[in-house]
Amino acid sequence: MSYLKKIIANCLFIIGLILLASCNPKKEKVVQSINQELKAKPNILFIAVDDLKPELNFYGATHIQSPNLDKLASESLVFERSYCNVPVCGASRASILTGLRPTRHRFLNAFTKKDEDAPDVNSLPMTFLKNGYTTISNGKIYHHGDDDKNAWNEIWHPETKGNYYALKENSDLRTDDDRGPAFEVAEVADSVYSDGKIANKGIRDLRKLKKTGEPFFLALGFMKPHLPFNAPTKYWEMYDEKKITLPENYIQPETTPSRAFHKFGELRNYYGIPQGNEPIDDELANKLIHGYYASVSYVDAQIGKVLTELDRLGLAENTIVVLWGDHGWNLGNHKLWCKHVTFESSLRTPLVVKIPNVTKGTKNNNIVEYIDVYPTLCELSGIEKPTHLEGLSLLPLFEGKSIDKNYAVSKFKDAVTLIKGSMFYTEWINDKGEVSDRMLFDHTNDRLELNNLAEKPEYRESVYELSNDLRTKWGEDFLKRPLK
Ligand SMILES: [Ca+2]
Repeated sequence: MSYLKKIIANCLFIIGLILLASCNPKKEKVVQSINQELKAKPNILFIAVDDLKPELNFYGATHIQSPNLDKLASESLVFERSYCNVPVCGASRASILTGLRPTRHRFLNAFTKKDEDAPDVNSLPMTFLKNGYTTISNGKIYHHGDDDKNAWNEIWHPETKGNYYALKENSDLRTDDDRGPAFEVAEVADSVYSDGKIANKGIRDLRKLKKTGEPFFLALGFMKPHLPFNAPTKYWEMYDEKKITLPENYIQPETTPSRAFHKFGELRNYYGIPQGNEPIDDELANKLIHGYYASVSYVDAQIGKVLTELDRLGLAENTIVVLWGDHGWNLGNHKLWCKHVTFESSLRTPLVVKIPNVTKGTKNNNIVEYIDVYPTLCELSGIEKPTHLEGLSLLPLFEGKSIDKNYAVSKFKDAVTLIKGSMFYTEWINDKGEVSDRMLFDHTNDRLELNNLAEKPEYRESVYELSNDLRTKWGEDFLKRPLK
């Protein structure tokens, strides 16, 4: 080859490299490098924990005993600022499993059904099923046991017949009006309660799936720490009730719109809880917090059993583990109990994702939303993302890179919240999008959300900007009525 030809060939080679690099976005490189660590079609272990708030040891709550979740977190990417899109069971689950935002008319409450609100959409399990995965739903994944049933090879529930109590004296207290006591301390084996049964079913499934060698999407929906706080005695004994204190923000300031609060009707459904507007006295409040903590430690132990089996079977090496709670919970925060509000205590959720040989306990501070989970799992598994998804894949965050989004939009009834930087902005709207009340907290100096800035003149411009921003981010269907 002549000297000139060599120069031309080299130039063409370099131009080719430049073109290749410009056509190959950063995201593709991330996908490739993470996927090199996984075999084709990695398994997914999808763990939902009902009403689990991020008051956990690995999130800095050192008074909580959650050794199994702590271990999982140490092997995962831990999302410090993860938010649900709807703070109520049924709607939150339908949203995360479809990758769709809630709107004024979609994903409204605990009884939401995917089949009714998004019947034509391929859910996360359906997409994995269509891509050759075995999909199994155990326990509470959707709120309704038969929702989206075609997405699963198998749907299994522990037999409870609606009775979640181990002790006869407590189950006898259940009536048409009362759900029974809000908590139970019982000297029983873990497997007497539903979550012990769900863990055992998960273990049986893993053994079966190991033998078939088929890729799997195994979903385990644990039911604690949802009310009633029923747990074996040994988990109650992990905490000294005398040392439990009410949260620092056990207060409802007058500057906060009154409609931001509720009367925690969900808790009042239980036997022995004061009715109407009656307050919860401190003794009962401490007992409830104790029960929640015991339930967290109980479910932690059950999840640990499944993860130990995943390791023992040698499946952990090619299994992505995702753990999420469906929303936060008010343990006396804002003098509230349960969820159903748009304070951070109700919206912030635990989210950890373990990618074997990749994640090692790093904490990430990017604001993420639950609708981001679906596209992330697709990309991690090399599955094409359906076009309906409204979230963004978090994949670059697993390599310490950034993504083009750093906010969350959550919604409950008329309240819509934009979480952006340190600002938590909520407005209450009607069907036309007209605003009636506003709430703004700046977490830079008000983590407890006690100082509503929305009506202060000096924040007028911030409120105007946040309100406009919220409207560009809440999704194009937000105000649209469904055609039916
Ligand atoms: Ca829930």
